[in-house]
Amino acid sequence: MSSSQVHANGNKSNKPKTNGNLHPDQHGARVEPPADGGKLIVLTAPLTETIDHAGYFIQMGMASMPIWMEGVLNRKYPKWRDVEYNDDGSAKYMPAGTRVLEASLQREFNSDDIAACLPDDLHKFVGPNTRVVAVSTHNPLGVTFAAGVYTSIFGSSKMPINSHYARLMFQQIKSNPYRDNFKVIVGGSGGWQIIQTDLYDELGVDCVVEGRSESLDTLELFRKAIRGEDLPREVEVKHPTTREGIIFPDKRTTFGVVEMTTGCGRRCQFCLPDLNPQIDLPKEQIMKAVRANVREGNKQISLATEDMFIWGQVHTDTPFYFPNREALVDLYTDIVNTPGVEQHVLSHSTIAPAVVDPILIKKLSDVLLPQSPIHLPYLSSHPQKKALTPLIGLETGSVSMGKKIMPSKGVPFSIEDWPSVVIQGLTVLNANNWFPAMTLIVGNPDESDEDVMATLDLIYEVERRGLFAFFIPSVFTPLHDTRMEMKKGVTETMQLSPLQWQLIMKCWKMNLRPGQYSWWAPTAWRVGAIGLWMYKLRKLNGPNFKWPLLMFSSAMSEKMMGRLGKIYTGKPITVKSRKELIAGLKPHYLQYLRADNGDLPEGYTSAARAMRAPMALPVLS
Ligand code: B12
Ligand code: SF4
Repeated sequence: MSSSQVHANGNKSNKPKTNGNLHPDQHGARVEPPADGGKLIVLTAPLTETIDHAGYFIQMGMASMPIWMEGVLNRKYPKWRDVEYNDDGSAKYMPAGTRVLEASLQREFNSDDIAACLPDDLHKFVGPNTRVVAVSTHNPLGVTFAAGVYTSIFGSSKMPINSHYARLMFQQIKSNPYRDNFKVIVGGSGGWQIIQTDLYDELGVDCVVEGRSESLDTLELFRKAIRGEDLPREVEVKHPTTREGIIFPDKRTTFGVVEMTTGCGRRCQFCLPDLNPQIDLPKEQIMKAVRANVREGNKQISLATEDMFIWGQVHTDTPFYFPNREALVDLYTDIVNTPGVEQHVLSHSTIAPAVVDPILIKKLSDVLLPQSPIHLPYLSSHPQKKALTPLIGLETGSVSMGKKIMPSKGVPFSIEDWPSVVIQGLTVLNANNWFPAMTLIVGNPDESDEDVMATLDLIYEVERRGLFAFFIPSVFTPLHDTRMEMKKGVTETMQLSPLQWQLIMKCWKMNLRPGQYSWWAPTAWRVGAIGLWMYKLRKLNGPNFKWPLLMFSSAMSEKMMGRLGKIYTGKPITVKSRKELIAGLKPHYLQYLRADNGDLPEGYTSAARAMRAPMALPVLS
């Protein structure tokens, strides 16, 4: 069926359900319906998932801070609501998922029948002709890692700022005067939250799609909606399995997000993206999408990936955990040298590649640091104090927990060596001005005090060595469809043990170090934290929270608290050197290591080269 037919049929069979030409908008004002009768398909996403001018951290903050703290953000970023528009009022930029959906739909429907807009502008595009409002959302209810825990510490677990705005968007769609004429289809990485909480009716959602918009099943669903047929509440659609199957939008995306890889390969039990096929996307397509962003006024680019280091090494003769140095440096060099690209930020990575190939990190720093918008004056040795902050999963410092939930997290190194891999990796990263944001999971199923103590030992080791990462602890959330879907973790902050609280608060105490170099900051934190505890937090979080909070606020020295038996002060861990880590590798892995990084076993280099290219190289003794 062509989209123009749909258009005509829609006009004939479905009259607007309101009287007269004017209808009230969400604020009660009377507004004109769209002059063209509205678009057949209207795409939207929450405002807080679309904004991109203040860097990644603003969205991450909004995912974690409760709505009652919105004023703090308003003061820090008074213009955070300012977004850009095209001449017709559609959004100048939208989250990458919305843009890919738009491009996927354009394979079947006429571009003129599709509009992508912000929730406040829905009335400009939704009219009697509209048959689908498609929502893309990352984290609508805030029930995922990290986001849930911080809002629940502050007391309103279900309403982080982002969720508030997502709900506002759903309300705007639900109260649209033409609501009876169209179906609401939701997709994106946060769609499962609606399924899991069964909030379809409250949010006014007809169908949640799990999976990618490229799927032919997604197209069929839109056709069905346009024909006015009933939709299933939940649809699972397939992920493309080849590079060619992934669509790249030719439009501007939030943060200039361009897909780099899908899947991962390390197979952590709690991980959702790892269930997708491992694909590294073609450089030409990535570059085209980068240029499209720049053409439409974007100055920033970020490549979306679970692990940037697998790019260029997927389905090659070399295992993906030995990064392809030349390919990566070439890709990033071309991106940052694209005329118009002024800023580049890293998304996710793993830490073992920094131990596998430290020279790669150095080379990437040379390329990427000048374009990084992130400045860490008290940490960076770069002349302009620039820094790179990839998101890296630390998850746990406990080897026994690591074996259960992420046995391959550190490959090629054994999970037995995980604490050493973290310390050695962080040493390489920090030396090159990479200060990662490292996520930890607190409250894993069956987590024992020993497991938490092992993680604290690792955190104290980082501190002792003067290393730095932003540690972001989150409470275990069993993500839908993952291998740990049926596991139960901690559901309320009241259930956290003193050690789990200590881990959370120790991480935040360390994170604040670079911000505490003024004379007043430590005092402000101390007074603020104790005040907040007396006012609100002691009731919400229970008695186990008291000493960790006092530790956080530095009300008493940690040594003293340790002596009083109120906190655990950690014990030194034995950290293997890079050379020792390499010595413990499976022998056949050695051939993939780069000799210029050093630390190979005595006399190994030439034999390895001979093994890899027996015809091209003379065998040396
Ligand atoms: C870039 C990124 C960010 C950026 C930018 C986000 C943005 N608004 O653009 C930042 C750093 C800000 C961010 C923040 C967060 N993120 Co994030 N992020 C990503 C990342 C790396 C890429 C997202 C992306 O753009 N992918 C490319 C697009 C094309 O994919 P997509 O959005 O999934 O869209 C596809 C499908 O979902 C579908 N689709 C999308 N929309 C629709 C709509 C319809 C109707 C249909 C049918 C289909 C459909 O089709 C698209 C492709 O065809 C992903 C991991 C990943 N690889 O996906 C994590 C990820 C999505 N984020 C995650 C998390 C946990 C968060 C945070 C909660 C982290 C935190 N604690 O702060 C916050 C939440 C932010 C918020 N606003 O609430 C998790 C999701 C967990 C979940 N929801 O269950 C992921 C999977 C990372 C992970 N490994 O855990 N994130
Ligand atoms: S390393 Fe990260 S992306 Fe890969 S499987 Fe583990 S959690 Fe998932």
